[in-house]
Amino acid sequence: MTFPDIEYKFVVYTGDEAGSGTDANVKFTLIGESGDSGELQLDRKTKNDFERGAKDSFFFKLKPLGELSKLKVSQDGSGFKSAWFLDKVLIYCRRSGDVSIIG
Ligand SMILES: [Ca+2]
Repeated sequence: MTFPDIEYKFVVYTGDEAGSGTDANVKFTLIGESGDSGELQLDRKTKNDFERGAKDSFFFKLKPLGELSKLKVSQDGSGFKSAWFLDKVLIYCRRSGDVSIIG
C-alpha cells in the first residue's frame, strides 16, 4: 500500500544576536511515528540562508511520517563563523494542516 507524498514546510528562525547566523551546511531529519525523512539538506541556491534574525522557509515532499515526534538538526561547521543559534522551527504539514513547533 502506498500513500501519496505530503508537502511539509519548515520555517526556520535564526536568533537575533551577534554571531547567530551561519553559512554551514544545515541538515534536518524529521522523525515521526511511522518513519523518518532521511537527511534533508536545507539550502537555497539563490539566497544566503540562516543569517542573524532571519526567517527561512523550505519545502519538502516526504512520505507520510505519521505524528511527528522529533527533529534532528545537524550542521557541518563549514564556512566563516559557523556556529549557529537556532531559535525555533515551525513545521507545517499541508495535508492535515498540523503545525508543530520545535525549539
Ligand atoms: Ca548564511
